[in-house]
Amino acid sequence: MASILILNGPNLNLLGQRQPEVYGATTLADIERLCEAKADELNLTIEFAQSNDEGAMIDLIHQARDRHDGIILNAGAYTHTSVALMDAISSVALPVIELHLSNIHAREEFRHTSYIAKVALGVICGFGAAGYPMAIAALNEALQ
Ligand code: CA2
Repeated sequence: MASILILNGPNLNLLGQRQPEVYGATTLADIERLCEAKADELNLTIEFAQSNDEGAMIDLIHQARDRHDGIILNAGAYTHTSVALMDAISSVALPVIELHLSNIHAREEFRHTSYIAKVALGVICGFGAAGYPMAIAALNEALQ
Protein backbone atom coordinates (compact mmCIF):
# COMPACT_ATOMS: atom_id res chain seq x y z
CA MET A 1 0.00 0.00 0.00
CA ALA A 2 1.42 3.38 -1.01
CA SER A 3 2.06 5.89 1.73
CA ILE A 4 1.86 9.70 1.58
CA LEU A 5 3.14 12.39 3.94
CA ILE A 6 0.79 15.41 4.12
CA LEU A 7 2.88 18.19 5.62
CA ASN A 8 1.51 21.56 6.68
CA GLY A 9 3.66 24.53 7.55
CA PRO A 10 3.53 27.64 9.73
CA ASN A 11 0.29 29.03 11.14
CA LEU A 12 -1.88 26.39 9.50
CA ASN A 13 -2.61 25.06 13.01
CA LEU A 14 -4.75 28.24 13.37
CA LEU A 15 -7.11 27.33 10.52
CA GLY A 16 -10.75 27.85 11.43
CA GLN A 17 -9.78 29.80 14.55
CA ARG A 18 -8.50 33.11 13.05
CA GLN A 19 -9.20 35.05 9.80
CA PRO A 20 -12.03 32.76 8.54
CA GLU A 21 -12.75 35.42 5.85
CA VAL A 22 -9.37 34.55 4.24
CA TYR A 23 -8.85 30.87 5.01
CA GLY A 24 -12.38 29.60 5.76
CA ALA A 25 -13.95 27.99 8.82
CA THR A 26 -12.50 24.52 8.29
CA THR A 27 -9.97 23.47 10.93
CA LEU A 28 -6.81 21.47 10.29
CA ALA A 29 -8.43 18.56 12.18
CA ASP A 30 -11.36 18.73 9.69
CA ILE A 31 -8.86 18.63 6.80
CA GLU A 32 -7.10 15.64 8.34
CA ARG A 33 -10.46 13.80 8.44
CA LEU A 34 -11.09 14.68 4.75
CA CYS A 35 -7.64 13.30 3.90
CA GLU A 36 -8.21 10.08 5.84
CA ALA A 37 -11.52 9.52 4.01
CA LYS A 38 -9.86 10.04 0.60
CA ALA A 39 -6.95 7.81 1.56
CA ASP A 40 -9.35 5.01 2.64
CA GLU A 41 -11.20 5.33 -0.69
CA LEU A 42 -7.94 5.01 -2.65
CA ASN A 43 -6.42 2.39 -0.36
CA LEU A 44 -3.52 4.61 0.69
CA THR A 45 -1.78 5.17 4.00
CA ILE A 46 -1.26 8.78 5.11
CA GLU A 47 0.74 10.54 7.79
CA PHE A 48 -0.65 14.02 8.52
CA ALA A 49 1.69 16.55 10.13
CA GLN A 50 1.99 20.27 10.90
CA SER A 51 4.92 22.31 12.11
CA ASN A 52 5.68 25.99 12.60
CA ASP A 53 9.40 25.20 12.47
CA GLU A 54 11.26 25.18 9.14
CA GLY A 55 13.96 22.81 10.49
CA ALA A 56 11.35 20.35 11.79
CA MET A 57 9.68 20.38 8.36
CA ILE A 58 13.03 19.64 6.72
CA ASP A 59 13.56 16.70 9.14
CA LEU A 60 10.10 15.30 8.25
CA ILE A 61 10.92 15.58 4.53
CA HIS A 62 14.25 13.76 5.06
CA GLN A 63 12.51 11.01 7.07
CA ALA A 64 9.88 10.64 4.34
CA ARG A 65 12.53 9.14 2.08
CA ASP A 66 12.38 5.84 4.01
CA ARG A 67 8.75 6.01 5.09
CA HIS A 68 6.64 7.37 2.25
CA ASP A 69 6.17 7.24 -1.53
CA GLY A 70 5.29 10.91 -2.01
CA ILE A 71 4.56 14.17 -0.23
CA ILE A 72 1.75 16.74 -0.30
CA LEU A 73 3.19 20.00 1.00
CA ASN A 74 1.42 23.15 2.10
CA ALA A 75 4.53 24.99 3.22
CA GLY A 76 2.56 28.13 4.15
CA ALA A 77 4.65 31.30 3.94
CA TYR A 78 7.89 29.24 3.71
CA THR A 79 6.74 28.52 0.14
CA HIS A 80 7.81 32.02 -0.82
CA THR A 81 11.10 32.16 1.09
CA SER A 82 12.66 28.77 1.73
CA VAL A 83 15.53 27.60 -0.44
CA ALA A 84 16.19 25.12 2.41
CA LEU A 85 12.82 23.39 1.94
CA MET A 86 13.38 23.35 -1.84
CA ASP A 87 16.78 21.68 -1.32
CA ALA A 88 15.27 19.15 1.12
CA ILE A 89 12.70 18.14 -1.50
CA SER A 90 15.39 17.77 -4.16
CA SER A 91 17.50 15.66 -1.79
CA VAL A 92 14.81 13.02 -1.14
CA ALA A 93 13.80 12.66 -4.78
CA LEU A 94 10.15 11.84 -3.93
CA PRO A 95 7.21 13.21 -5.94
CA VAL A 96 5.85 16.33 -4.21
CA ILE A 97 2.58 18.15 -4.84
CA GLU A 98 2.59 21.77 -3.68
CA LEU A 99 -0.76 22.71 -2.20
CA HIS A 100 -2.39 25.97 -1.06
CA LEU A 101 -5.86 26.69 0.24
CA SER A 102 -5.90 30.12 -1.39
CA ASN A 103 -5.08 31.07 -4.97
CA ILE A 104 -1.62 32.50 -4.27
CA HIS A 105 -1.52 34.04 -7.78
CA ALA A 106 -4.57 36.19 -7.06
CA ARG A 107 -3.01 37.56 -3.87
CA GLU A 108 -0.06 39.84 -3.04
CA GLU A 109 2.90 39.89 -5.42
CA PHE A 110 5.25 38.25 -2.87
CA ARG A 111 3.01 35.14 -2.83
CA HIS A 112 3.46 34.65 -6.60
CA THR A 113 6.98 33.29 -6.08
CA SER A 114 7.28 29.66 -4.99
CA TYR A 115 10.57 27.88 -4.32
CA ILE A 116 8.58 24.66 -3.85
CA ALA A 117 7.03 24.78 -7.34
CA LYS A 118 10.52 24.63 -8.89
CA VAL A 119 10.95 21.06 -7.58
CA ALA A 120 7.32 19.92 -7.35
CA LEU A 121 5.51 17.53 -9.64
CA GLY A 122 2.58 19.95 -9.72
CA VAL A 123 0.71 22.64 -7.83
CA ILE A 124 -2.90 22.80 -6.62
CA CYS A 125 -4.16 26.10 -5.19
CA GLY A 126 -7.34 28.07 -4.70
CA PHE A 127 -9.80 25.28 -3.87
CA GLY A 128 -9.74 25.59 -0.09
CA ALA A 129 -9.85 22.39 1.95
CA ALA A 130 -11.11 20.47 -1.13
CA GLY A 131 -7.61 20.85 -2.57
CA TYR A 132 -6.29 18.24 -0.14
CA PRO A 133 -8.33 15.26 -1.47
CA MET A 134 -7.61 16.57 -5.01
CA ALA A 135 -3.88 16.44 -4.26
CA ILE A 136 -4.18 12.92 -2.80
CA ALA A 137 -5.95 11.75 -5.98
CA ALA A 138 -3.33 13.44 -8.18
CA LEU A 139 -0.42 11.94 -6.26
CA ASN A 140 -2.09 8.52 -6.31
CA GLU A 141 -2.32 8.76 -10.13
CA ALA A 142 1.35 9.74 -10.34
CA LEU A 143 2.34 6.75 -8.20
CA GLN A 144 0.54 4.20 -10.42
O1 CA2 B 1 -3.19 29.42 0.95
C1 CA2 B 1 -2.40 28.72 1.58
O2 CA2 B 1 -2.60 27.55 1.85
C2 CA2 B 1 -1.11 29.37 2.11
O3 CA2 B 1 -0.08 28.39 2.10
C3 CA2 B 1 -1.41 29.83 3.52
C4 CA2 B 1 -0.25 30.59 4.14
C5 CA2 B 1 0.20 31.72 3.24
O4 CA2 B 1 1.33 32.36 3.80
C6 CA2 B 1 0.53 31.22 1.85
O5 CA2 B 1 0.89 32.34 1.05
C7 CA2 B 1 -0.66 30.53 1.24
C8 CA2 B 1 -0.66 31.20 5.47
C9 CA2 B 1 -1.22 30.22 6.44
C10 CA2 B 1 -1.75 31.01 7.59
O6 CA2 B 1 -2.87 30.35 8.10
C11 CA2 B 1 -3.63 31.04 8.96
C12 CA2 B 1 -4.79 30.44 9.34
C13 CA2 B 1 -5.63 31.08 10.20
C14 CA2 B 1 -5.30 32.33 10.69
C15 CA2 B 1 -4.12 32.93 10.30
C16 CA2 B 1 -3.28 32.28 9.45
